Amino acid sequence: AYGPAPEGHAEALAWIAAHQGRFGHWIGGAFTAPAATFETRNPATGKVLAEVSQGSGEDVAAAVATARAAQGRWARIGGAGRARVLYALARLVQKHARLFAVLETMDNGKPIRESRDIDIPLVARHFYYHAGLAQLLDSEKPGFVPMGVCGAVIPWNFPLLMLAWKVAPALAAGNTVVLKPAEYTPLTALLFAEISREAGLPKGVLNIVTGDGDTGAAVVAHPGVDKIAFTGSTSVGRKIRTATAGSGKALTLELGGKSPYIVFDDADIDSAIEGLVDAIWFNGGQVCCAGSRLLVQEGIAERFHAKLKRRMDGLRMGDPLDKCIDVGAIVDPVQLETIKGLVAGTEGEVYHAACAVPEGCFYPPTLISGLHAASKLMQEEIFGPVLVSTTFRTPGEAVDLANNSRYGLAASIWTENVNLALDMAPKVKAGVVWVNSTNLFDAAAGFGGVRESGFGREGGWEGLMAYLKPAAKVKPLAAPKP
Ligand code: TXE
Repeated sequence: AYGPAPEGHAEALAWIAAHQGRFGHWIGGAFTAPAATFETRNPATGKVLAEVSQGSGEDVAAAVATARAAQGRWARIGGAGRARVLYALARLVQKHARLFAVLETMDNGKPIRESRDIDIPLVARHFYYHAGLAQLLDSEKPGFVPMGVCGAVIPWNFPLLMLAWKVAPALAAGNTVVLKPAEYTPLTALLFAEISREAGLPKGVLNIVTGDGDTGAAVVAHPGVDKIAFTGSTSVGRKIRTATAGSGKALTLELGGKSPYIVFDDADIDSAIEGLVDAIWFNGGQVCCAGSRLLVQEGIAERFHAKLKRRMDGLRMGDPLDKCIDVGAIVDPVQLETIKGLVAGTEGEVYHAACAVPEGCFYPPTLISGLHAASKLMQEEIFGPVLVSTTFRTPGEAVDLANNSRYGLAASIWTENVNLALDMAPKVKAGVVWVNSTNLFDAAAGFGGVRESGFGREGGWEGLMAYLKPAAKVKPLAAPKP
């Protein structure tokens, strides 16, 4: 028995119905006629939400041509002019926050509490922040010009937030965009596109082509695209790097992770456990920087695991639209099978939370302990609500274990000893290290990885600079006459 439908639910259904449940691509400020459609489902119910179009090479070419035609004018309106539109986008995301949150939850399966209180507010914050940077751009970075047309390919775990991470800096810098959302979660991007018209975004500045990996590959390969920004799996990241090699296209990659969560014996255990719940069960562990690898100091390991199991048992799983639930659905049955397969093959000790698991695309919070550092599940990204755990004795051993990974996206260190934390932080190979905290994101702080977690930063000036290039320098041949 679930509570009443959340605010925004009727509106989300009405928006889909207003489009007869079928969507084309968003090119040049309008939807194209739906063609070659495929279904997007609500993973919590298995029901079809809508049909979206499978973008072809011609669709991508049309989007790139439109983006190219719109780019010069968008750049020429200047930073302050672009800021006005970005502020309007931020305000409209806030105005329609409930609708966006419900649509995101229905398409992705994440708890409404997360989409409503975390994803959508962060999206608005990202547009506000980049509106501010756009205003400063002409005076702070006079020697830089936009890249041109930017291609963005994004994943399904934070559909609208990943759109914001790509679109806000690209537009602030004066680029135009062709974005390919993930095939499981295309709807909030399409709603955002429609709302961008209300914000006064000129036609052709933002174009959205839906489809699968082939559509993404067509965006990456198109010669009219000047820069590619990708977030997704390391394997696809590798393909994109190969496909763009030698093309002259700029590239940023934000890929997988197996981020260590390191707990020392002097840590505030209750806080560390609450942090861990957030680190690995936020969005059902389908988070690139999830604290998915627990390294706990030997002396407290038993007590820590016992407390953690009790906390896991108290987590509530269920209908993601229910405001009271902590863990929602897995994005798609394919991803669910991947998680099941990985856990079934482990030699570790598996503990599933005692909470009731609904029928369908759900997987319980899980802890796997007693694993060797080199074992498959200690090394491979599971991308589900599964935490793996091992112990260490000394800080040096903790660093070695933390760095025993091909990834390097994030790390979290828990200790009451500030000197120990400050000593550890730079030794851990990760793009971001949190101390006595986790999953802190801010539009002003560059986020990104090292090693096979990718390269480039998103957020802050650093992220914005990835959407600019040095302007051609024009030197007068002779000194001007007085
Ligand atoms: O990701 P993909 P998938 C990891 C996670 C997960 C696994 C598979 O481990 O289990 O990836 O998820 C598009 N050229 N992460 O298959 O395939 C695709 O259509 C261009 C980690 O969903 O990487 C989608 O829009 N584009 C991650 C996007 O790439 C291509 C988030 C991501 O899909 C393409 C998601 C190609 N050849 C998954 N093939 C994170 N680190 O945040 C696919 N795409």
